[in-house]
Parts: sequence; C-alpha cells; structure tokens
Amino acid sequence: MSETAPNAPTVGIVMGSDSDWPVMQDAATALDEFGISYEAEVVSAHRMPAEMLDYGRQAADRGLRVIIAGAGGAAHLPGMLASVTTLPVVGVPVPLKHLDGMDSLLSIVQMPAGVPVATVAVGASRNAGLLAVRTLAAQDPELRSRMADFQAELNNQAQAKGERLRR
Ligand code: RP5
Repeated sequence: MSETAPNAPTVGIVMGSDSDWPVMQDAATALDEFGISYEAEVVSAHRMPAEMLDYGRQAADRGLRVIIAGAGGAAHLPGMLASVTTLPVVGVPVPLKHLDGMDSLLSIVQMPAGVPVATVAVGASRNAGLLAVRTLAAQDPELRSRMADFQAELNNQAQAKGERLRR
C-alpha cells in the first residue's frame, strides 16, 4: 500500500506542450473556483514517452483522483494515460493552426472499447475542469452542494439574458 502526501494535488492537468497552456489554463481556473488542488505538467506522449507512462502509472498512488489531459494534432496523450491508469481521464482537444482541432478531437474521442476517455469539446478545458469537480463531488456532499449552487447561478444568468431580450 502506498502513502499519499498530505498536501498532494487531487487533479493532474497534463498537456503535450507548454504551447497548450493558453487553452488548458481554463481547467485550472475552474478548479481554483472550487478550491480543488491540482498540478500542471507537460508530459508529451511522443517526446517524453517514458515519463508519460510513469506519470500515468504513478498518478493514483500519488493521490490524484482525476487526470485532465490536453493535446493537439496527433493527440495521443489522454488515451495513452487512460491505458495505464485506473483514474478517470478527461481529454481536451487543443486546436492547432490547421484543421480547426478536428484532428485533436478525433485522436482523443475515438478510443477503443474498454479504455474510456471523457472527451470535451475542442478547446473546452473549462468544462474539463468542471467535469473533474463533478467527479470529485460524487463522493463529497459539500462539493456537490457548491456545484448545485454554481448550476443555479448559471440558470439565473440564462434567465436574466432571456428577460433582457423580452424587454
Ligand atoms: C502536441 O503537439 C502538443 O500537445 C501541442 O498541442 C502540439 C504542438 O506542440 P509544440 O510544437 O508547440 O511544442 O503534441
């Protein structure tokens, strides 16, 4: 059995390159809003394969509970991590200069049966962060209550927009 450090992060945000950070930082912002601890790392599937496999294999024992993985182009990082960890992996297709992120999306979403990656929309790393919060909230009533408040606020904002249109 392994020991988890008391201040170990709960969510791992990983990406194929530091050039993905402008997209991936919205996941970190969402986690910050809910007070969830996280780490952010570059772990390239293609340029750092050994480190990437180590990261996935050690993630659960280090105390991580969800991995958010973003990559662009031939975006194999989320799927490869999912193949070596039992943790839920949320995949973020990062759009690059060509193909509008369709290459990233298809690389991440088309996983073989048995190895799931929860794929969000192209560039939608905020939703990846919120999905990580929901995953943690399933076993945390206080966090679930804060997610309910967040959703109620979304509802209020949508209603207010509708009212402005009707005026
Ligand atoms: C992918 O290649 C990375 O996830 C990134 O989206 C893309 C380009 O990386 P850089 O050439 O900017 O480092 O593996």
